[in-house]
Amino acid sequence: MDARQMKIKAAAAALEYVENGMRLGIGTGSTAEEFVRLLAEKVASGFQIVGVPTSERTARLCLELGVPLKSLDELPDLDLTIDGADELDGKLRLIKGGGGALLREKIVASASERMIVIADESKVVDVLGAFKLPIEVNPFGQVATRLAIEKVASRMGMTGEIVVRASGDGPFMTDGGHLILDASFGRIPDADALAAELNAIPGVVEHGLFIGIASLAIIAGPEGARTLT
Ligand code: ABF
Repeated sequence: MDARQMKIKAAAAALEYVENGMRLGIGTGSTAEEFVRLLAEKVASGFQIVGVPTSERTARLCLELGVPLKSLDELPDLDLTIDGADELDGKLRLIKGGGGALLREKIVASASERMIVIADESKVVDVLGAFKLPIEVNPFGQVATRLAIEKVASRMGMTGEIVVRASGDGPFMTDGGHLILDASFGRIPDADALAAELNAIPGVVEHGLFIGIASLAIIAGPEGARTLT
């Protein structure tokens, strides 16, 4: 089974949790896109859901495939969000934001009664941090914000480069008009404490640590799909 087939397997298993009439948060990334494709087939066969996309990219795919959408302001209480992740540990703590949509992803998932993560086995780790931690920052004062992040990290025993994510000739800009700093911490010994410290830095708009948000993960591997709770 190749990587795409595993993503499809996880997405198909997640679709089982979607009930007719649900208000659904719809994630971003290649795994979430497989979910959108399967969801579109169900919608075409008469299944009724309304989705709230977590990015402009996901919104475009949904519109192209006929998945009905509303904004989060129109549907502020969602039943379920299904989204991918860059990394997850055994306590369902996630790193997200590799696709640059972490702010909307966190807002949408937090407005949902339940979040299910879909991923393949390569994303499961013992300790978070091999994947660079994306931190969304306001462009104003970005250098001061980076210094504040470095101070926090060093206090917690973490070193590593923090770079502004690039796209083409310039910096990558999020859907919200912010920058992403990618922090190569290598290993995050206390993700809960780091999340709290980052939340306290004024220039940090949001960070990619999702803690206490997901309640189930569907992990696809060559042998099939398993769940983590
Ligand atoms: C989104 O897409 C992100 O939060 C995460 O960065 C990424 C995972 O993408 P993929 O499914 O392509 O690995 O869920």
